[in-house]
Amino acid sequence: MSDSHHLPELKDAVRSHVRAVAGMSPTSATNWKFWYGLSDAVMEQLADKWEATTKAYNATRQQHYFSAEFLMGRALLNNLTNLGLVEQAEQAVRDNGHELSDVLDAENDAALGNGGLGRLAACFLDSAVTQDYPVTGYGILYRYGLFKQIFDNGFQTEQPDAWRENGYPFVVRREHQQRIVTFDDMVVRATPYDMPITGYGTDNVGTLRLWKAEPLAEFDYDAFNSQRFTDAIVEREAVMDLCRVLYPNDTTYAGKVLRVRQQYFFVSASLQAMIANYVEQHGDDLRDFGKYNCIQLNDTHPVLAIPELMRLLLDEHHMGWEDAWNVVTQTFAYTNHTVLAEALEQWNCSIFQQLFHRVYEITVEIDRRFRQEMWAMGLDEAQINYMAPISNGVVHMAWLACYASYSINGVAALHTDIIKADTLKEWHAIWPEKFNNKTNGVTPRRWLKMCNPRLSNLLTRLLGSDAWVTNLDELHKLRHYSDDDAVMQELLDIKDANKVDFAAWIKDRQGIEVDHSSIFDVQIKRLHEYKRQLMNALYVLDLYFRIKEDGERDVPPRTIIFGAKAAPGYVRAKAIIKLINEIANLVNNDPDVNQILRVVFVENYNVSPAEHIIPAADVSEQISTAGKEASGTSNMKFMMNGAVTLGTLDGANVEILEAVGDENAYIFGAKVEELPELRTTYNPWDAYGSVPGLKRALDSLIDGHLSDNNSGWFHDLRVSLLDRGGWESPDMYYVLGDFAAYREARDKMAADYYADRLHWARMCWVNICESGRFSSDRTISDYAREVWKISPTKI
Ligand code: 26W
Repeated sequence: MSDSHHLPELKDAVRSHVRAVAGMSPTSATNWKFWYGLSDAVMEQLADKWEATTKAYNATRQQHYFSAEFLMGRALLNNLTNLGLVEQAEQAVRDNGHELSDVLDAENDAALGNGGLGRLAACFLDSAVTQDYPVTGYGILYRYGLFKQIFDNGFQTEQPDAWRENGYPFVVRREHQQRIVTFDDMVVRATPYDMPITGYGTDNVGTLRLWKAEPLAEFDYDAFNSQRFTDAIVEREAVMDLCRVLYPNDTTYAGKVLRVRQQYFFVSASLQAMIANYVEQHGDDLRDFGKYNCIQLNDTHPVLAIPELMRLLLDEHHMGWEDAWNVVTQTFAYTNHTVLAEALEQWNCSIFQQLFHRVYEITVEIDRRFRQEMWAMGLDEAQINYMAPISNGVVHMAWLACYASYSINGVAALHTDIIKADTLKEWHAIWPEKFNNKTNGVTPRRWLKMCNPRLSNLLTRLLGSDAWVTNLDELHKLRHYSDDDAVMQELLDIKDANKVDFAAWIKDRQGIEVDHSSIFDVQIKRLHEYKRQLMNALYVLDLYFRIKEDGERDVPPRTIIFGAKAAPGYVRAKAIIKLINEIANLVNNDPDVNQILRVVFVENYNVSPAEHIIPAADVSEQISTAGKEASGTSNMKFMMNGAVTLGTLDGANVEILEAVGDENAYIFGAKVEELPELRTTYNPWDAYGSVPGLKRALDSLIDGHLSDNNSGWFHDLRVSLLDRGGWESPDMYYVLGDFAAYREARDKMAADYYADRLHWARMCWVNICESGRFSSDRTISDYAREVWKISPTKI
């Protein structure tokens, strides 16, 4: 298919590309320049396949994944792996006096996402192309990705992440495919920057299209000539502001005008591009648009695409309302990613009126027709008012999505049950057939093959092939090796080697020493009260006092590892970060304790650090309050890498437990259905008074053991658990309620770890072998078959 035989050998290409970007010999070039040149050489290798794939996808029914976030991480090793070029690259780099690992390390993460939702989008693109599905991603080329986290005296501070300021070879500017996006107060040029998405074992190369906002005219010469030079600059900058920064709020809606501008900007440009392609392929009668295109809305962030597609069809393509609405309702599918009320996007009507009055007019008409339709169905007025796209002066993005979409899905079985029964129950009552579950997944390429080569080699050797890389269910066939002590010992050795690597990595990165023979117990995810990092921290404090004051001596040695960013405005989350850092200070510097217990807070947690942490983990902390974590995806990554889950019955943990059986996981805590009943009688002071050790741990927040540098933050944390004032009830997330059960499960887990190493290995092994259903390949093929109705399209 491709002309790859005309391409120069990678080693020659690398040399030319590095010379060109470095302006010096490859041997003298810095690692970063070498990374750049090698990446350019990779782009050269895939260019023709990419063009062919785009052509093939454009001619068939395609799926378009609209997402405000894509948390891609690093690209070079992923592309080398997919193209089968890792060994060649290693050789080429070494021949020129460099080491591949150093060169790879020079790459910045593309952190164009906050957490789970953005990383899921990235895994989905990988799985779509690997299975040859015609899927394209659309988002925003943020100039600054998620902030860099730096600890200053234990406090989180934020620094800008200018990830492509010095150039980034994995996006190509397509200036000939620009679109104009019109706001009532500004006109913007949208320029697509396309990122190639390579797949494993396929020549197909998919696309992530990231839009950049640019001034319409490169410069306003009139303003310049009339002495309004600064005005011209200011206007130009206002346009550039549009995609300057990714909003760092994960699960808290903030109502910022600039954010709704971003949302409209990228969905309008994407829809225009889709329509242009449709017209080119099928002519200008757009009534069949939905036969060739479907759009997945990744949460409510891109929901403006619904009224915007109406506008484009009505105003620019002169369709009637009925026909246009027909197209819209055939095209959109909506995924919900959270049940937290504070995350539901609702925009004041005034913002719509001010930014895009025509889109607002259309939304009003959608609302009018919705009310009419519901009235005819016999709903009462209160119910209609509640569900209407517009009510009380706000536009409810989730309601708009539910009304217009032909499919509504949750991201794990339990989560889908909850949205049906609770979050979206009114919609489920009317249109049960729209609802479906699509349990999340993660790509086994990045999250097993790439990040854990030792384990990957073992799996390939035992299976006799690397078929598991594209069909993770194959691992099921290896389950019987759990009876093979030699293989189990090998598994333990692999884990140990990965832990040694982690120890070297964290020593180099943060100067912390850890003992690789201790249990690596890990919680890495965004910092949020519902995820209960605070419960984990309280356990560590309690354990500290058990060793220090109670003289417990048979405590299994442990390294507790955290990684988490807090939204910059989320003070209580930041207080938890400070607390964990102070606990680390206390524990790690106390010679009575630090041989048994260590605490590591990995600074600036991101995709690349996760690739170092997960393969080295023994225990996966998944301890959210039941019902709050929609799915979780790190739970799946840990499982695949042979860590055992310590978790609540929440999100996808439920399905992990189902897959491995309760003898291979540690499950504790209140269940979703128990919580409402427990809530009515729950008094955190009872736990404080009656659970041994809890009082001591909680009081240490304010009695001088730990310093919050007079911020008052630790006092607030303690109050939030015991008597959070005003309208809020104390301990909203049941931290103290679940504490005793958590401690019991965690103690048991730690004892088991040392009691019988081979038995522990068997638990890990079952987790690995049963992780097949959590491959995003499975998730994507389910979406493709049941929602998108697309077929593999190979070039
Ligand atoms: C408007 C502010 C805002 C920002 C981000 C609201 C909501 C979000 C996301 C929906 C938050 C998110 O990332 N949710 C996570 O999605 C993952 C992928 O489905 C799930 O695995 C996580 O459980 C869920 O928290």
